[in-house]
Amino acid sequence: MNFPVLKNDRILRAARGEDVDRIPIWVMRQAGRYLPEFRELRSRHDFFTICRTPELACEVTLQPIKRFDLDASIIFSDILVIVQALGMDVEMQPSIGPVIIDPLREPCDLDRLKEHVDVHKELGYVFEAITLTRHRLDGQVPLIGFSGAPWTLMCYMIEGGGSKTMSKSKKWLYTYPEESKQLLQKLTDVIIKYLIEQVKAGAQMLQVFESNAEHLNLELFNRFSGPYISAICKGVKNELKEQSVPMVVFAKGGHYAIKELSTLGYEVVGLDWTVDPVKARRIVGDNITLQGNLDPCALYGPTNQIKEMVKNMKTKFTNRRYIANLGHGIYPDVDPEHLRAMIDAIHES
Ligand code: 1CP
Repeated sequence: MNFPVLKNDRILRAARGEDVDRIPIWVMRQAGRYLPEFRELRSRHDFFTICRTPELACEVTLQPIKRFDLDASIIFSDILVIVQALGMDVEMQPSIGPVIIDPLREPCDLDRLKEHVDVHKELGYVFEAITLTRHRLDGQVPLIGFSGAPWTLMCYMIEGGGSKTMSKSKKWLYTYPEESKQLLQKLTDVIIKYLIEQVKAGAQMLQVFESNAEHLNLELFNRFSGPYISAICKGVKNELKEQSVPMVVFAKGGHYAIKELSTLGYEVVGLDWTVDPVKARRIVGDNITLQGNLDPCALYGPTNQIKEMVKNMKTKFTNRRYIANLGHGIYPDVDPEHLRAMIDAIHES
């Protein structure tokens, strides 16, 4: 596809454990509602229309890159596009978030899901957006592709949206473990194909979001999350071989499984803000890159305080095998200039 030559490969080098001249940084949800230019574009277009229109998805992806000195971009999309590809209707409702119209209630509802998902037919717009963005980036920074992990997507399919307890989904784990595994496997198969095609379209790193890890414990994780996240990494790398790209696993609330997460085949383990970097490094050893983990709420504080917190974070992570990020997505009411203060503080030596 003759992509422009990459001029900044810091993030890829850090992911692979190579030396870097300075710590690379990107931020989860860096394209989003905290940016006035995003809100302006979003006021004119429905959320999923932006995702499905490569020109718009590309424009939004580039917004934070134009504004800040970031070391990676992440394609604008949502983890729920896979749920749509499986045949469920998802709407983005103002001030609520994603709503799945007719969620799964009983195992017999699994029959409503498409038996075979043609990712090119259902999700081709994501691949087009990736290819377009890769060209428009002109090699400035790498482009990250992503997917939700099976357990997190299963939760949305059963809860019908966000939930404080995920009790409906956990009820499935305890009462229908075999059918739960069937659903998780189905999601895994689609995610593998989806991520492979993202790389073929131009994604240079991949992140898998297990955003609902906090509702599991180690035992549940080892049965219903870890094996599928591991299968995704193996499936993608086996198919892509030397075309493979670094992969990041981010399990929000997965503090109880840091060791396990570091053994699933991923080069990078993302940490949420509750995890102490020094303890995490002790647990994972030296052959894993860590990513994270400033508390997103720290960006509400004054900029001199942000700088101090970043300095402290850098000391704890050290500059070896480290990618700076927040410990979860940036909140919509954060002042973009406070993110700039964080980025500057990461770059200061
Ligand atoms: O109305 C709007 O504009 C919606 C706001 C919004 C945005 C900007 C949503 C709704 N999704 C997104 C983009 C998005 N989502 C990206 C873009 C790339 C970037 O990071 O810049 C990514 C990577 C996601 C991933 C995503 N979506 C996750 C995983 C990360 C996380 O936050 O844990 C999850 C859980 C979702 C679901 C989702 N989509 C949107 C919301 C508000 C939510 C969370 C709802 C909930 O469970 O409470």
